[in-house]
Amino acid sequence: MNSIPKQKKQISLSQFIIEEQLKIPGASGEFSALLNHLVYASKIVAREVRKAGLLHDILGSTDETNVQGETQMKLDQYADNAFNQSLKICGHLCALASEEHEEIIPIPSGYAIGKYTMAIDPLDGSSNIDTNVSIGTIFSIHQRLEPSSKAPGTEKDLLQKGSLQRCAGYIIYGSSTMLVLSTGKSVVGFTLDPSLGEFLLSHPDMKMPDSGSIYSANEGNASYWGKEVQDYIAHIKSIEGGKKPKTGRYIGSLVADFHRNLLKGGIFLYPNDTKSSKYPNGKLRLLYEAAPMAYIAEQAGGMAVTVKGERILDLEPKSLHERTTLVIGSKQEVLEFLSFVK
Ligand code: P6P
Repeated sequence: MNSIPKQKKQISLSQFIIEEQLKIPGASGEFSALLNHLVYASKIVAREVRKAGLLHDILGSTDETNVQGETQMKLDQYADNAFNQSLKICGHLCALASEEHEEIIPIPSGYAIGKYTMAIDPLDGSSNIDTNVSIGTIFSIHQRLEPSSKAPGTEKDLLQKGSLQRCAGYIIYGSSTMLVLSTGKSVVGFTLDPSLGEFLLSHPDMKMPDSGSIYSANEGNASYWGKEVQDYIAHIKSIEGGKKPKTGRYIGSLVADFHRNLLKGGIFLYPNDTKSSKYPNGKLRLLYEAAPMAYIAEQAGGMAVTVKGERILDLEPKSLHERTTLVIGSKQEVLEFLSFVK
């Protein structure tokens, strides 16, 4: 008789969080509860993103602009509101920072103050909403500087190095909705089963291939880039000596470009403009874009540096919305880039 195929154990994100907590002696459960509040809000956002094409009142831009001076897409506002409302009253944060808010979001009076901080980009790549391109949410969690304090959190609690993150991850609203996170041991991926309303473990131990043939950069900016970046890009596109050029793939949504490289290997670059004032320090935000993605990349065996060769996770943030350059991906590809940095 054929042996019955071993049933693959389907484990939900909620079960995973509880089981991980049980492995930590004396764990209070505060971190697990915080993650569950984040997951709950992400399901609400996923539902609206899926309907965006149908709800014309949620598509298109509002006449408001956000703190970045960018026209806010209505789904941006919806996502920011969903995460903001759920997280600021969950009782496990002392302060929250969002791409959509200039200042830190305080915990409303009357609500418990917790020992964690969170920085979040509620809907990254939102300029792609109208074209049905994958977009995402990026989050970064630190423990506050004084874990026992019950005072409201401050910017100092948020402005911590990426290497001190307790957890970082993203949700990608693509052909499926996936949540990818790391708490410093490995990188795990969960895929949303809409029929259950649960994220199910689909990628138990995500590793970034050591090298990859994909490079991802907005080459429309190439004339503004520094020489080291221009020389590197020319090198990876060269066919001299029968060399095979790399394949260019650029979606314009960090979560989507990163996620592809995490699975297939490759390198993503967002350099600064050296010949214009548009992005003299780079476009991507350190706190809630580069640092969480760098944390995931390193945990998956990859690397993440600035165009000057500094490790992203060692950068001390000076302000909530500070920008940085970012070169992130497979270890061998980033090391090759670094060989062009003087
Ligand atoms: P560009 C989206 O606006 C974003 O912040 C990232 O998700 C993405 O990697 C980058 O900007 C794209 O910028 O200038 O190439 O459109």
